[in-house]
Amino acid sequence: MQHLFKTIEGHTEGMPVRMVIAGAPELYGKTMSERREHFIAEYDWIRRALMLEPRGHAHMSGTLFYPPLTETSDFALIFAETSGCLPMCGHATIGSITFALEQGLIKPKQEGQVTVDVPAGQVTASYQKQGHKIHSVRFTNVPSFLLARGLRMDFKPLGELIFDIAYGGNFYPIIEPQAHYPGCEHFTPAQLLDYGWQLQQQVNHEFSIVHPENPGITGVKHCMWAGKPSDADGRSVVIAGSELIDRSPCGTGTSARVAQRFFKGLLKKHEPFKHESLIGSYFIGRVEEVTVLADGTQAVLPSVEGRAFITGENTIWVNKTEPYWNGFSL
Ligand code: PYC
Repeated sequence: MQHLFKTIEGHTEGMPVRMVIAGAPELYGKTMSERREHFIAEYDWIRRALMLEPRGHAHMSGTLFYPPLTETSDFALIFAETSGCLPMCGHATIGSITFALEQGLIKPKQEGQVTVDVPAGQVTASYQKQGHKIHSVRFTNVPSFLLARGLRMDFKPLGELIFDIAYGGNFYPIIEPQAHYPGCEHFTPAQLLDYGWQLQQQVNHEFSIVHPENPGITGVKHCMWAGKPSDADGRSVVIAGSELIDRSPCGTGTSARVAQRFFKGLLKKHEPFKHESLIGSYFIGRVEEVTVLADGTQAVLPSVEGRAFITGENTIWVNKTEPYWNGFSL
């Protein structure tokens, strides 16, 4: 049987976003978190087929567009990455809001404001228009915090590393320039990917990482290699899983970095943090509010602003009788 998916294709600051607007399966659950569990249990083949080769590629990233789940939201999203289904993805949120507005898929309840149900919670965003084009989107993320600071690990490829772990919708070990690591600009993307995957595995082996409010969110599935910016306040390259190098500065990664810097006294409330990516594109991060989690963990509500662009539309067929229908990666 042939399955057909219609997508809007584009990118957020250079990072692909493939948004499925037809062909997404019906999902059950009271929250997007429960619906994500349903998607993972029964429909992970859709993520694999649309994100991995031969229909996607190692750095593909996307969303499935759904009607809103809560009365106050404009639409809902499931995130589909090559590394799995994330609870939250910042660049894909900016891209999906831009695409939905420009293609007339949503009519925001309030002009200039959009609210989206995502597995990590409810995300609100504001947008700036330039004619018919959405110039930029700024979303306010879920509570973000510094989980651990000054962790030490003997990392075979480089030597002893000292790093922090921060949460911005996903957990990020943040490695800043230090004795055994001169900064991301001194490595090739392939080295950062290889070391990044090894580092994620070692961190998960040596440290127990659990979200203080949501025991379902555990471990690191990303890592952030920081370095010297060209014309910004910070630069980093985010690696997701074993395959993906983020071309954008990474929305959840920028949120984690903003939280890390705030709690280390390096960033003030409302102060912009211009965060540069591997390819020189930017997100602007900011602490909007300071908050506290139910268990007493100090957190911030960060916002992240960036631009997204539609590059086309696609109709994708998946026929389960054909070779590689389920995707592959090298
Ligand atoms: O923008 O949050 C993000 C993201 C996560 C993985 C790739 N991009």
